[in-house]
Amino acid sequence: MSTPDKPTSAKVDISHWTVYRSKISYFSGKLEAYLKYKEIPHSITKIDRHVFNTIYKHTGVKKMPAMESDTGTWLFDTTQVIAWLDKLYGGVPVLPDDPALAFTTLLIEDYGDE
Ligand SMILES: N[C@@H](CCC(=O)N[C@@H](CS)C(=O)NCC(=O)O)C(=O)O
Repeated sequence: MSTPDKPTSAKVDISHWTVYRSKISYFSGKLEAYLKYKEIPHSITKIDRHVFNTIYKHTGVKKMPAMESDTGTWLFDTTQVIAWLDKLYGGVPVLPDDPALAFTTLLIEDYGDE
């Protein structure tokens, strides 16, 4: 997992994200829906073999979607990425604060993911 632990230090520096994804990937659709909802500035780069190799170099996995910030931070795994971005950008979170609600939310997400 390449998502950094603490998002706060990066907040002031990151102004744009590049999302590496394919339209046929439902995990990519999940991440894009979140980015649009939170109005997080990003652009899309389509996946090809070269991009997959670049993702692997930075995240350790040949999977999509992956994200790269303009400051060189790489993120992978939609569940952890969304939790990380929620903390970084603030606003209305998609994961509730209440532990029981958060658990239920993650359970439903896991059911949808797998
Ligand atoms: N747990 C990951 C799953 C990502 C994933 O499985 N992505 C698929 C596409 S939807 C993939 O890249 N598959 C390529 C492969 O397995 O070679 C996430 O939430 O981002």
